[in-house]
Amino acid sequence: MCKKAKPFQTYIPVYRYRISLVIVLTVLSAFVISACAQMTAKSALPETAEQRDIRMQWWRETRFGMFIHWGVYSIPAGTYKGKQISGIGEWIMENADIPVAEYEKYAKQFNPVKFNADQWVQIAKNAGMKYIVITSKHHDGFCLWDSKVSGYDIMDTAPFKRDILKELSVACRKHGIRLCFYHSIMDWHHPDAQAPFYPNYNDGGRTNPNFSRYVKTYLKPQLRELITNYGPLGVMWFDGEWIKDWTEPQGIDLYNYVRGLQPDIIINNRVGKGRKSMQGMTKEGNFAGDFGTPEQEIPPTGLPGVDWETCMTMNDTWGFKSYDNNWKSKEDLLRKLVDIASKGGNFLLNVGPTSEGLIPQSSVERLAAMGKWMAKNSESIYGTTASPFEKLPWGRCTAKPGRLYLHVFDWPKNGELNVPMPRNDVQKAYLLARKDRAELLLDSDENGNLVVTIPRKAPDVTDTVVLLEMEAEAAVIPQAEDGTVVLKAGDAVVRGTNARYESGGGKDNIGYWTNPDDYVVWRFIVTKIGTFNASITFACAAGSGGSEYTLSVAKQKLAGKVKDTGSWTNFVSEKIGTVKITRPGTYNLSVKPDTMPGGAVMNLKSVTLVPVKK
Ligand code: FHN
Repeated sequence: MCKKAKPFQTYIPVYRYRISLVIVLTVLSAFVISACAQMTAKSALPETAEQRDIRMQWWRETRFGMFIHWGVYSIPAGTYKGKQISGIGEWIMENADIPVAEYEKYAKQFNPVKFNADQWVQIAKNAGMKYIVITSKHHDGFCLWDSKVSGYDIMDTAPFKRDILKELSVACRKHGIRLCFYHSIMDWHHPDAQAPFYPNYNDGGRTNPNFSRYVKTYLKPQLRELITNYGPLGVMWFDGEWIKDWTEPQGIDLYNYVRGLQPDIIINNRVGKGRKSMQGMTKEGNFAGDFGTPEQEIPPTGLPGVDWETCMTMNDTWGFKSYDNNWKSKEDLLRKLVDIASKGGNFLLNVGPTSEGLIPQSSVERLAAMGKWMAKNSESIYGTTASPFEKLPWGRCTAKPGRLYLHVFDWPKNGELNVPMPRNDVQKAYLLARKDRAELLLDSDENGNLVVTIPRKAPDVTDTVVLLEMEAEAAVIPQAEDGTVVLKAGDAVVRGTNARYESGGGKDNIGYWTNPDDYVVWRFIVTKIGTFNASITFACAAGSGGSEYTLSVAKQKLAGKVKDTGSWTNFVSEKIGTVKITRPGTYNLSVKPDTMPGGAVMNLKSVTLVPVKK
C-alpha cells in the first residue's frame, strides 16, 4: 500500500544523489532559483523596513486571533462507515481513503442551518480576539464561498446556498474584527491537482502534469475572488504548500500576486517553501512570507527578530470530531496566550464548528473564560512586546514603553514578589485588574532588586497581573541655544493603552489616541529660564474635534481644545498660553485629555516652548 500524505513535518523525503553531475546541476539550479526568487520578491513589491512595520502594526498589536476550520468534514466528524478514523478531523478524506466521488456526497449534504456569523464573531470578540482566520478552502477542496471558477462550493454543491464568507465579512466589519482567509494550495478534489491520485494518494513523490494549469485557472482566480470581493482582509494564510508540485518561485509569485491585489495584506510563511524558516527570504534561500507559523507548539524562547504566530487546537483536532474530548483547560489556554505574548508572538486559537454551524460548547466556554480575564487584563496583552527577562520563577512578563506587566502564575505564599531589576527603576506598582489602582508597597532586597508587597492570597489564581510603571526611558530633551524647547512626538513617553507614536504616510505624531485616559509626557532640560509661549502642532479629522486637554508643566496648567483641521494629517500650530520657568533644571511636560467627544483626541505632532521676547 502507498505511503500516506501527512502534515509537513512527518514526511520530507530524503533524496540521495549518487552522480556528481546531478549534484552540481542541483546546486546550480537551486542557486538560480533562489537568486531569481530574491529578484522577483524585491522587484515586485519593494518595501522599506518602516513601510513593513506600518503594514504589520495591527497584527503585532492584536496578539490574539480565532482560527476556524470548517468544511464538509464536519459531517462525518471523524467517523466513516461506522468506524472511528484516527487523525485530525479535516483529514478524514485522506485518512479513511475516501474516493473523491464518495466524499462529494458530504458536500451535497452540507446544510449548516444554525450558522450565525454574528454569533461566531461575538464569541471571538468577547474572548478578546481581534481577528478571525477561516478556511476558505481546506485540503479537501470544498469552497465556503460562491466561487465563479468552481462548481464545488457552498452555492453549487451544497443545499445551504449562503455565502458563508460574505456573511462573516459583514459580521466582522460590524464588530471591528479583522477577517482573514486560510487557503490550501494542496487540493485533493481538483483534477489538475491531487484528485487523480485518490484514493491511495501518495503525495511524497507524485506530481500532476497539469498542476500549473490548476494554479493559473483555479488557484489564482479563486484568490482574486477572495481578495477582491470581501473587503480589506487582514491575512492570507496559506497551507498545504509541502506538496511536490509547489515550488519556491510559485510561492514568491503568489505572494506578489496577492499583495498586488491588496498591498497591505499580510501573508504567512506557508506561501513558499520556508515553513521551517520563519520570515522573509531566509539564509537557506527559502521564501517565508511575512510571519512564521509554529503549529501546536510555542517556541521555548520565542523567535527574536521575526514575526510569528502559534496556531493551536483546543482539543486534538482542527476540524470537528464528535468524540474528541481531549480539551485543554481554560487555565492552560490562558497561560498559553500569556506565554506566547511574553515571547513576542501571536496566538491563533482554533475552533472546529459542527455541521449544523455551531461552535462546540466546550470551545465557547473556554473562550468565555479567556474573555473574562481579558476584559480586565487585555492591556497586558495588546500592543505589548516580549519580556525583557530571560526567566521568571513565578510566571511571565510582557512589556510596553515605561511599563512592565508581571503575570504571576505561581503566587508567592509569603506576600513578596521578587523581580530581578533595580528597585529604583520603578515608580509604582499596582494590580492591573483593580479599578482603584491602589499602589503596592515597593521595597528592595539586599542587592537593591525590587520586592513588591502583594496580597497574601492570589486575586486570580490563573494569572494575576502586577503592573510596574517606570519613567526610565523618557529621553531628556535639551533646550536650544535661543531658549526654545521642541518636544517632538517621537521623543514622548506614551502612557496608556491605545495612543502611540505613528510615522509614515504623512504622520509623525502621537496617534490612535482613542482612549481619553491615555496621555503623553516629555522630559526636558531648562538652562535659560523665563516666560515661554506654549504651542502645539496637531491634526484632527473633520467631525472629530472638540476634545479638551490640559497641558501641565512646572506646576502650571494650560487648558486647550482641539479644533478639527480637516484630516488626521493636516497639521496646524496653535498657541495655548504662556508658562513661567523660574529655575534651571529638568522638567516634565504632559498633555492629558479631559474630554473626548469624538472617536479620538487628536494627532499630536509636537509641543513647543518659545521664550517670550522682553
Ligand atoms: O494539514 C493541515 C491541518 O489540517 C491544519 O489545517 C493545520 C493548521 O495549521 N495545518 C496543516 C498542516 O500543517
